[in-house]
Amino acid sequence: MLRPQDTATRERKRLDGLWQFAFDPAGEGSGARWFAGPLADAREMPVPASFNDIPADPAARDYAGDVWYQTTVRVPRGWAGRRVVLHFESVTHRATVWAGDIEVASHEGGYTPFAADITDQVRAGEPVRVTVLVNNTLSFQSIPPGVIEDGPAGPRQRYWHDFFNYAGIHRSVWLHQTAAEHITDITVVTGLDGADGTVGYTIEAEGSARTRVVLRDASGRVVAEGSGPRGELRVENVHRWAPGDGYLYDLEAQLVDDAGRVVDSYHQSVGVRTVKVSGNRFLINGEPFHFTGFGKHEDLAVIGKGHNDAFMVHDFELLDWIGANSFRTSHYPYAEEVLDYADRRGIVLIDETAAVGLNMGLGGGIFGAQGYTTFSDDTINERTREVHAQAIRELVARDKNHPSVVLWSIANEPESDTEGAENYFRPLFDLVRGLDPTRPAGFVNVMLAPYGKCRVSQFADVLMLNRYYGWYTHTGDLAAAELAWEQELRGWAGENKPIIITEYGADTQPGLHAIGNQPWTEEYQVEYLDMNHRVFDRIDAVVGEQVWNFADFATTSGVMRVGGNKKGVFTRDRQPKAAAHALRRRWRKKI
Ligand code: BDP
Repeated sequence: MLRPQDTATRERKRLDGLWQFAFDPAGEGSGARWFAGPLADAREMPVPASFNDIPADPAARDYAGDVWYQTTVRVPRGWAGRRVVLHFESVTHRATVWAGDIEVASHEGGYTPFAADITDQVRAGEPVRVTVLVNNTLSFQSIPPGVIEDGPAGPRQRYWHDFFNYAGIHRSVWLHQTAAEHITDITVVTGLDGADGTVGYTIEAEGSARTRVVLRDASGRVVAEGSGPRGELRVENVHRWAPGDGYLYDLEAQLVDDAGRVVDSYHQSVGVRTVKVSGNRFLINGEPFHFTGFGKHEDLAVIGKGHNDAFMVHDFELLDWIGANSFRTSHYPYAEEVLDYADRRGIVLIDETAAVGLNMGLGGGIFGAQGYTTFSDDTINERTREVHAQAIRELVARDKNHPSVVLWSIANEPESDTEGAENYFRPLFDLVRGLDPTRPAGFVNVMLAPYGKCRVSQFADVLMLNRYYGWYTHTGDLAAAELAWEQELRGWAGENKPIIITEYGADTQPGLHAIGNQPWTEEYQVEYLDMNHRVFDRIDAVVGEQVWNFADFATTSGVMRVGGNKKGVFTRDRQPKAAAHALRRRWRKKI
């Protein structure tokens, strides 16, 4: 599925703004046909945004169940005879959509796009009512998983990840039009041959029109042309896409009818680069790459996980300021604007599915396991794996053409030290490799499955480790933490794979100070990071360091969290803690 574009043959209309909104705690709206007319007792709700923090009402924040969104849009008069499509960039966690009275789409998974052809439901020049039923509950068969537990005070949503379960229409909604004959998908694979580059392309289309492609450089000069639905273009003296140099070509794909008219045109940006793992090195364009940066979240005051361009640009400015060259889209696929922007800024991404919290052993006071077995017929089972597989398919389909994406992460901190885990993950690794043989794949390992115990890392091209020596273990004793951490890491280094430390961090209350070794102080966060860096610098296989987290973020309630997760190097409103300056000194020297 291609993202809506304005091109010589296509037009789009963004439906963002204030929509009608209603809670449906009894889940009666579908049966009562709420979609068949204006929503009763509705209030206004911004799109895109999470709904949770908009009302001044704790019940809205913790709401689990169905909510309804509705808007009316006029189909432009000039769209007569065109194919009209309704496109959602994401709805968290599942959605059913009606155009007028007709159900046109339903989608599972909160972070990938879906669309509906509504040509038959609309008339050019006329309004159409769009109604969306959103459900935010998590179950053992959703990604991420959760469970609704019944208690004396009523049902409660539980889940095994710490970030807050924000929900709603988080990204833009579009109405767009194309010709009946139209391009449905584009795949590009780039290569390097000495000073030249290659751009392999596959264009999929509906209809019988001929396919033509034109590749232009950033100044608009045509550098290569081709015809047919697949082929390879050669770019002499290519300007490579590289970390810190987000140079992009523009591939225009066209469908041309018998009379020579262009019936469809779509633009795909292309960064020419290669990615490869060789021994314990991670190579971009054949050069060893060292990841510096963060695990991030889509998390903002008031709008929750709603996409916001101003914060996106500001966050990238902060990445530049601090000397970060990369981040991980922890713990779900981010808004497509973020990937496009990373392409243009030359920021390197580890792209992650929403498979977080597949780990009932993560108790220990952190999240609370409470007696479930992770992999079993009643909990995470084959049905879950199918939902997980679909999440992987949709992630790769959406993000395969982004040069910024260099590594797939198919899960964060799942249980990985059991036979059940090994059996669950083996086919998922086969799947991701089959979908995209051009990028390495891995998953993020948790400290409960240390070196020697993990049974899933055998499938990964790159070892991604989250470790909290000096925080969750050896708390306040950095000398002991340093020894234990180095000992474990040396074990992993013997695997001869590149190692990226995808999380290390310490909760820090800004403004709290002490002379030494006192967790939660700004000094401790700096000393903790310094200790980690000493360990990394002694181990050759460590090719990346991504601090947890870029910024403080909202969490579910828990005694471990004071006003959210405070491991941010920046506060939630993006002010630097002392650690930000320390990291800047280290990373600015490295790049
Ligand atoms: C790891 C998780 C991350 C948490 C972090 C923490 O991957 O999502 O926020 O720990 O506890 O387990 O701060």
